[in-house]
Amino acid sequence: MPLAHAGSGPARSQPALQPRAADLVWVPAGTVQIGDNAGPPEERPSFRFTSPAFLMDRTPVTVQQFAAFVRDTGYRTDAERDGGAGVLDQTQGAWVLADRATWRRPRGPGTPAARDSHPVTQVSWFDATAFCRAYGARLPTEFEWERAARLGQTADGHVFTIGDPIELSHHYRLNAWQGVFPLLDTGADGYRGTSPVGAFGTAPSGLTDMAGNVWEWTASSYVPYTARDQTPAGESERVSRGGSFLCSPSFCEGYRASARNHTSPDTALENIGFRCVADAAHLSALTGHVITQVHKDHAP
Ligand SMILES: [Ca+2]
Repeated sequence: MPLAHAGSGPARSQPALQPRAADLVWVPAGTVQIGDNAGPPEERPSFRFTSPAFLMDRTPVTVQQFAAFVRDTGYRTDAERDGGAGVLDQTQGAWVLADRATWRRPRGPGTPAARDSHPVTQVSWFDATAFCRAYGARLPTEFEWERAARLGQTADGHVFTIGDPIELSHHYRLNAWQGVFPLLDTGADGYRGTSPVGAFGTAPSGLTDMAGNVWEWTASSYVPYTARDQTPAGESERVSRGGSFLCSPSFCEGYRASARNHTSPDTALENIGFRCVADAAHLSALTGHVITQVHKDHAP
């Protein structure tokens, strides 16, 4: 049964989408802290947020999943239309536009192809939104993302706050940056770029990669928490969460559960991907997905 439905954008007048091979985790309803009063200004002040239950992709959307979407719909990403995307120039520590860098080859021609089991990158917020919608899903709000992260970000259920070590007993807990940023990433955690989804284990919630590897787009427009009751401007930046392989603990602790990154929605970067969520009430629209219900009684 095709998952596409009327008005689902890129699937319209395209071949029917095949059901997506994705594994969804039940994130139970709960009330959690959002933000961190000890964090940088954009994370203050903290407040309480009550989330209804929802379903979340176990992993970031992979290159393989994105390739299936492109194959079924003919979708072209913003980077493909624009002729390039952002990569970090490690000699300057600056973001530069890499000609013809796309999700297929995130650093451009002549560099390694993206691997099937890794998170897709070089996708804009618009691309991520189109993907989720095509399968009857959506991007999480940043508060939903943080609620899920606070169920544990690592295999041992740890939730990162300021100053937490990313290495314990010579074992790295996530894919981040080691060495002198931005000149040398030693790859001591095993990876100098993205890592296969799940390579650092599964959190007690059932989710993987909720810290490091790639930032993940959320549905949310960026507004300071001091103004969160205000409507953001139309072309406002969108928030991504989770940190990435470029986060050096000495400069960036973006893997903390409360950390917020924000960029324009048409931006595609080598360290931003996404995952989708679905409202629990919309399960019937998600035929073909594997649903995993874990920690349904988890108390935050
Ligand atoms: Ca790494």
